[in-house]
Amino acid sequence: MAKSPLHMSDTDRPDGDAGVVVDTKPKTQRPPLYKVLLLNDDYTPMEFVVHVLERFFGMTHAQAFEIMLTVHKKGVAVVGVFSHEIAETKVAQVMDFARRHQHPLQCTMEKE
Ligand code: TYC
Repeated sequence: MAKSPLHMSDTDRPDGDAGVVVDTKPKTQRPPLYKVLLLNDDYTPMEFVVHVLERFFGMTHAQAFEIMLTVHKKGVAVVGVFSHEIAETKVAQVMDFARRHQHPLQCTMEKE
């Protein structure tokens, strides 16, 4: 069945060209991502930090121990990258858990 002019695509116009639309690259919008950072301090027990990383960031014990040691030695480490809402939730969960256990552990987020 012949196509009506209203249904012709850019490539089968009678003038043989693609009209005004030369090329369209779909622009996929991605939401900004946020790094969640854990900060070192002198008082929070190492085992508590390892537990936090296992509990709230789904790390294995070995992964958690390694990241905890990185924070202990370097002062800070990225423990995950998330959407704004998830990062906010993780920070709040860690801060609340630390506060309830009376540890001064600090967790923050920053735009990637
Ligand atoms: N520096 C702490 C200690 O020696 C351990 C520690 C590690 C604390 C990581 C916080 O985010 C932290 N007990």
